Amino acid sequence: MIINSLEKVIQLKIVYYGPAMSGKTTSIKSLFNHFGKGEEIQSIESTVNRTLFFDYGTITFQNKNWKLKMNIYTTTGQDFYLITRPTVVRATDGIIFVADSYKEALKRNINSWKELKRYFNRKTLNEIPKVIALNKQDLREKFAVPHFLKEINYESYDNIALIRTIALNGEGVLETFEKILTLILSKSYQKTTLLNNN
Ligand SMILES: Nc1nc2c(ncn2[C@@H]2O[C@H](COP(=O)(O)OP(=O)(O)OP(=O)(O)O)[C@@H](O)[C@H]2O)c(=O)[nH]1
Ligand SMILES: [Mg+2]
Repeated sequence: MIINSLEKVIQLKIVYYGPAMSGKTTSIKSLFNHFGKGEEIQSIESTVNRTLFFDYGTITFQNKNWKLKMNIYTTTGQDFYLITRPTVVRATDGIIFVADSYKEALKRNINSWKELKRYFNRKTLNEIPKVIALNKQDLREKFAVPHFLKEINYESYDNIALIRTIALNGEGVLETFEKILTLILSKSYQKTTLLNNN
């Protein structure tokens, strides 16, 4: 988070992370369409619409005094481009972990979460706001959610939430975004209050 008190601008970074083909790009596109900014996402894609490096776009909210600028990225799920992922997640204020709810994708989700864990140490991943979007809820054959949560040790994390989404039709996508924002802003609010009280 970058706070420029002179220009009254707060900048945030939010990253969509998750296994290959889980719906990260579809989610960001759906989010930007909601704000009428569908054309503004910059994507670096292969010829078959797979993300090569990342997708990127910004959403800005302005109130009377302050401007909140959110820089939003997706990572690539393709292991061939694995090297790009730590760069994209660096200095992020919040993570939206897009899980592929398809039954057969369970292991890939778990591996992707484990990889994410390696990029942060245990403490920072615990502190950083995280929302798990259980995407592709429209599929009939889905993995058992409690099993997944147990595998990633969900209960052991703070600042975490779980939302079901269908990125294809936008269901839950805005809710997920609002949730990560709430987690990020309430966390920084707590920090400021702590600082002010000491
Ligand atoms: N059934 C279903 N399919 C979805 C949903 N969201 C995305 N998809 C499909 O899943 C495939 C992959 O979606 P992408 O958004 O490109 O996935 P990604 O996570 O960005 O993939 P990489 O960038 O390659 O890691 C596409 O065919 C999407 O149409 C969903 O909610 N339901
Ligand atoms: Mg993508």
